Amino acid sequence: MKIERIELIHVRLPLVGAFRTSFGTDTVRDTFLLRVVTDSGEGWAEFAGDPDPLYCPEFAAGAELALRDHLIPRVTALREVTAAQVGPAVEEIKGHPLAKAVLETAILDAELRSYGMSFGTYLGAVKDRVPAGVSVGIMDTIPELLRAVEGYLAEGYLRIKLKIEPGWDVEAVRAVRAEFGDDLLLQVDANTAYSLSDAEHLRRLDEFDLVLIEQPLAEDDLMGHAKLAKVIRTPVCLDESITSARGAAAALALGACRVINIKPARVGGYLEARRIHDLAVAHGVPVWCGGMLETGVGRSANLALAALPGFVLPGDTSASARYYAEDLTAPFVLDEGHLTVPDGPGTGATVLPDALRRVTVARRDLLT
Ligand code: OSB
Ligand code: MG
Repeated sequence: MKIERIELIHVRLPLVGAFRTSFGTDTVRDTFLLRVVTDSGEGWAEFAGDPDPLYCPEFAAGAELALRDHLIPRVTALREVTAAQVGPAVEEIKGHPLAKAVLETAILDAELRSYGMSFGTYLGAVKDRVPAGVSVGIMDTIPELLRAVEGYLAEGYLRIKLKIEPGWDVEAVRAVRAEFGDDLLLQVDANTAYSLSDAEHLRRLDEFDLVLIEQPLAEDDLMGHAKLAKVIRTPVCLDESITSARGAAAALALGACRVINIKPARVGGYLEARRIHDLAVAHGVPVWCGGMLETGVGRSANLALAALPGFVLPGDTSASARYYAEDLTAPFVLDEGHLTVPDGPGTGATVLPDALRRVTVARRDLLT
């Protein structure tokens, strides 16, 4: 494959509701798509990050420079471009997994479309639909939270994840458990909001039989998570801390987690995501697919990954309507709490030109 053009499309989509986490409140998704044009067709991918480095060190404007000045030149210098060669070609560039992921994914999409092969087939999907969970933001009041959860359960979501932070944790979980019963698959995500000195407090969550607690401590605190895991019964799951298969192996060896949230972007792309999946399967560790409020462009590929055999827990792969009034692709719709894994070539999702035009802020060529 020869790359002829790489276009960045800056988009801004209003969210259907504000999404509050321990690191901030989002009301719009402000990101970019990458469109890679090759001599055998085009491919698309979505940058998973935000304009501000609050969830992870990367941010959209920085990723654009990393792509334009450091990543893209190394890939276009290859004689024949394949997705498998992108990782090795950009390996010497330190960090920037989200930027690397969007480039590798757009190239993989173009490559798979040229073969007529889906992401699911390429990655090794074993299911044609995956159970959907939903991530519920921090709210102002408990009644407001209960109404939101009630709405999602009525839509069919099979698992609820509550965002927590100090001051919004035990009582929120207690209220949801009391209202919706012991059978509800319920978990929490702290996005690094606690420290090890909160261990006694976090132990109070043990009585609610949560599926897991996600990323309670700082992203670089593997030892802290290992210590916490020894004193709480709720399984510890890592998100922000896991940025590579090597790091995942270290986290498992240390006992820092018993579950892994795999987000392809956070680990540099779908190929590294699959390696983490394989590592987890070898260790008997359950994984699930996280999300970054993606449009259909990013969601479609996540659904393919979530169909791999080790993804035994429902993920944050929610329906389009949970995020956007109008998605950039045909909407992903919940069917008995499941989303269908796309089976068309590449991600199987097609960007709708009119929908894209309505949310496009700017378009820039990154390859000149
Ligand atoms: O920590 O999993 C997270 C959204 C943005 C950034 C980080 C996270 C999230 C979510 C929502 O929890 C996941 C989704 O529904 O896409
Ligand atoms: Mg998380």
